[in-house]
Amino acid sequence: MRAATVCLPTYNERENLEPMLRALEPAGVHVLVVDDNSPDGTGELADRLAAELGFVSVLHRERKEGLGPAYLAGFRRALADGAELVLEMDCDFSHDPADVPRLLAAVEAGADVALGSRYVEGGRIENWGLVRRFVSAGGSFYARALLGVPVRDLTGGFKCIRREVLEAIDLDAIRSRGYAFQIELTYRALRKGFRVVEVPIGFTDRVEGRSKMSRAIVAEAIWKVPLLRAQALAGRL
Ligand SMILES: Nc1nc2c(ncn2[C@@H]2O[C@H](COP(=O)(O)OP(=O)(O)OP(=O)(O)O)[C@@H](O)[C@H]2O)c(=O)[nH]1
Ligand SMILES: [Mg+2]
Repeated sequence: MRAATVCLPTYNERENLEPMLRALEPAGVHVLVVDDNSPDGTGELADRLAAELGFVSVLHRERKEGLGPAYLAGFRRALADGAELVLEMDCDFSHDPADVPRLLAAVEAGADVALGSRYVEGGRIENWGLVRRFVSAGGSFYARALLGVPVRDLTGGFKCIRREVLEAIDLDAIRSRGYAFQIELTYRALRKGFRVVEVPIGFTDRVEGRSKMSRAIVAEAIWKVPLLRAQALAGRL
């Protein structure tokens, strides 16, 4: 297997971090925790765990700016350290660490980007209320319809990306912070002609800690999608 780094963004994930790192150990990946100076001490805990667990390193950022900037910083570090495959994953157990090998396998089998997908045959969402289901499914439908791409789960954040994809995309041009970041990254990969494959996953609502989802994150995704389409039509993506 080629060197793979999981970028794991954290903001107040003290309860989840250690169980998540231990659950990722059998996957044989490197894990880069990207902590935005969490007030609950997640960053210090990450340092302690990194000292104990050889496969873990930590990138500390000064302040919370949303998922997008945290991932971009993580990608740059992972690429500089020589990762061939870079993964995105939430640290709240919504994404099952046991699914990591399935994403790696999809890339080994020829995908440039493997997306953990809730909305293909075999994908599931557990214990989400109607409102969350509607926002998520509606968001993916909206983005798919406006962008005209065949991907069913555009807002998901469980991905495995080949380094060539991240090298080909203009990372400096990405300004999205929330769900829009996930949509934008996948769309830019598709525009560059890369092969995006959806891998069915089960998605579970978090048990520990609090969601960072906000109205601003949903609003950003709503206005960003037509902007992305316009940029693509103007030949700028
Ligand atoms: N470094 C960093 N991590 C973040 C930030 N916002 C969210 N995260 C992390 O990103 C992952 C996903 O965030 P969640 O709060 O679960 O948000 P979500 O998955 O979009 O929303 P829910 O489905 O409601 O949980 C978690 O590991 C968070 O700790 C941020 O601004 N900076
Ligand atoms: Mg979550």
